[in-house]
Amino acid sequence: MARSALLNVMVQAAFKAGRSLSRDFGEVQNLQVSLKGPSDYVSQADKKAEDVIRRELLKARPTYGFLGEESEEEKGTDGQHRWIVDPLDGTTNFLHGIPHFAVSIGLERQGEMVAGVVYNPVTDELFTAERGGGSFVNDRRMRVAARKTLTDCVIGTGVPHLGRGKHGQFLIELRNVMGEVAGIRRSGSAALDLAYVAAGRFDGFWEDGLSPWDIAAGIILIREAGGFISDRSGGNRIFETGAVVTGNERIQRELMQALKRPVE
Ligand code: 2AM
Ligand code: CA
Ligand code: CA
Ligand code: CA
Repeated sequence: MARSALLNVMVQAAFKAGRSLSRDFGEVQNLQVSLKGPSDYVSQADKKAEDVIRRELLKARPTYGFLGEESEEEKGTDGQHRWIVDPLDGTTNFLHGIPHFAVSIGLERQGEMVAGVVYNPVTDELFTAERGGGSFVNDRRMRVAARKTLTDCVIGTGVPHLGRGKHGQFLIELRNVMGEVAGIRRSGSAALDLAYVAAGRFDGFWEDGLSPWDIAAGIILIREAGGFISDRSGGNRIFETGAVVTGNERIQRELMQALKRPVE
């Protein structure tokens, strides 16, 4: 597996942020935590990790734009390229001592995702992809799962957060999907959920109310692993709508249909 110089920069930034997160995870009870909104926590760990990543990425490519969850967007002078970064995806898990969280770094060129890295510092699993080069977990090539029918599938999702999203609508969708699949999982890290779809661990995934930094890296991981990822209606307006549905070609289509089914 040959990584481009740019993907290497992203990987090194993710490792460095991962080390910072691991240190803070070991002393999570001492971290300063504040609320951005209802159920929307942010800690020093999130901010420190984002600073590390921004510094590393902009050192390598000073003209690129930078969109990170914890800071004001920097437009950059380049106009074509933008880093899209979630320094800690799964903050709620992190703050509760649950070892399931990740760093997510995506690179967009002219509105298209061209490279992505998702790194879980606890398991030391590194998910990487770049356009045309395939998707990898550590050094192993990833492919989405090949299951052909929803009945055999394990599907991930995210539950709308307090004060956000339509909880009633979600319950209807959950009931629809529950009736058609082998199992449902809810992990608390959308970035890892998408990496798991790319790795063929989850057969599919859907969630609403997401932000570009939750999904940017995951989009390219899934596409390079042969998967399909779209907005609710099968289109490409993922960042605009904050909604994703994904799986292999067939499962993604079946999942979209199941989500739309009216309740009897
Ligand atoms: P975060 O941990 O980076 O905030 C889990 O379903 C996803 O929702 C994660 O990507 C998580 O990202 C995000 N999330 C957690 N709390 C949220 C909130 N209050 N509002 C919006 N998104 C949230
Ligand atoms: Ca957050
Ligand atoms: Ca996130
Ligand atoms: Ca985050």
